[in-house]
Amino acid sequence: MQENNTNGASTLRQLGWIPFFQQQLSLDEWSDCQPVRVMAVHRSQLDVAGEHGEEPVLVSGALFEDALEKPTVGDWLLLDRQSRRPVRRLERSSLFRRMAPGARQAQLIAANIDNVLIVSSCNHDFNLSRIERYLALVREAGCRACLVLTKADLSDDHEQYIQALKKHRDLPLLLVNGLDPATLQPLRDYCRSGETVALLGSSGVGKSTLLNSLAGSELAATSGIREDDSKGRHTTRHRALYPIPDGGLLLDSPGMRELGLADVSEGLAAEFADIGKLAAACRFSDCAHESEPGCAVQAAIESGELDERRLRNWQKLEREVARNSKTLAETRADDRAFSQFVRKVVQEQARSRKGGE
Ligand SMILES: Nc1nc2c(ncn2[C@@H]2O[C@H](COP(=O)(O)OP(=O)(O)OP(=O)(O)O)[C@@H](O)[C@H]2O)c(=O)[nH]1
Ligand SMILES: [Mg+2]
Ligand SMILES: [Zn+2]
Repeated sequence: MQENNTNGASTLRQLGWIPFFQQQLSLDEWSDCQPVRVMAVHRSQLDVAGEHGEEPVLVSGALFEDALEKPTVGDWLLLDRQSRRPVRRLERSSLFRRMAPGARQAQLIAANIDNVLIVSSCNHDFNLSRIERYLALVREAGCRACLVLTKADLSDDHEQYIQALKKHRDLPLLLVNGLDPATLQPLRDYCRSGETVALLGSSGVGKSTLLNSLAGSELAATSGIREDDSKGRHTTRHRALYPIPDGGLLLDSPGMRELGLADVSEGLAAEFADIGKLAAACRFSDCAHESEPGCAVQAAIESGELDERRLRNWQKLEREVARNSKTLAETRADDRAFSQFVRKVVQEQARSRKGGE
């Protein structure tokens, strides 16, 4: 049974409110403020949901100066009961971010996600290196993950996709027809009331289709994929959280063209723990796993235990994470230096004004 209030609002628990957030509030905040969840982010406005239903909220730049401090989809905010303005953002239990395409900064994707469904389809667009990239992000955030293969109804050869995912036996794998709710029953375990679930995957894999089938209504638009290469048409344009009846909240997002990994070295090491373990057995501690004698990684490739593609992808992602971590550290240092400079100028102006009085 859905515990909705009469006006369609949800209880805080249904919206994902847990003691982790509750214990961040002071007694004064409990009496003066209301917690709300960010359901969607627009240019200067947020759509938030709380015990009293959904409402738009205006955000001023001054409250959240740093780009990474700004509220993102899934964040919890405290609203002043009278003014309906945000007072502050609560600490996050998890955070997804990526390198902003073409920029030297990270970009927020979503916060406070519990579970992630990594969605791929059984067709030409299936890409294992892309799945490994998503998994580095998910493992860094510490979320529970499930691999979902859609369009099982359109493929005669599921085995090749299942085989391709054999290195990920630690993760549940579900083969579904996104258009048939009966095949989605096992997915409901990830979308229980109070859970927040992100659908991640490229355009056209059927993320919005899964959302609609799980919700039992057309909450998001979907459209057909290109015939020639099975790629999607970037139908979903905005990230948003959708409450599903008798369940939790689902995050539908646009299929990302680029998911640049930011400083996720721990997530990357966790995803490629098998290679890390092999590398520890190489004769040389600085082995590049190319043609060095006593290379346990190359030996694993020769014996068929390790796929060369997986090694190449790991090396590529390691370089990417090292490069982006350095860029982010430099950007942080530049920002700090700039803030110090601004503070100094303001202090000097104040001093000279005083002197002139
Ligand atoms: N036969 C079949 N078609 C599916 C399945 N899942 C999705 N589709 C179709 O695939 C197309 C793309 O689905 P969408 O749900 O729009 O894909 P998306 O991942 O949301 O794509 P973007 O919003 O562009 O990121 C639609 O025509 C769906 O009807 C499935 O399991 N079986
Ligand atoms: Mg979509
Ligand atoms: Zn080696």
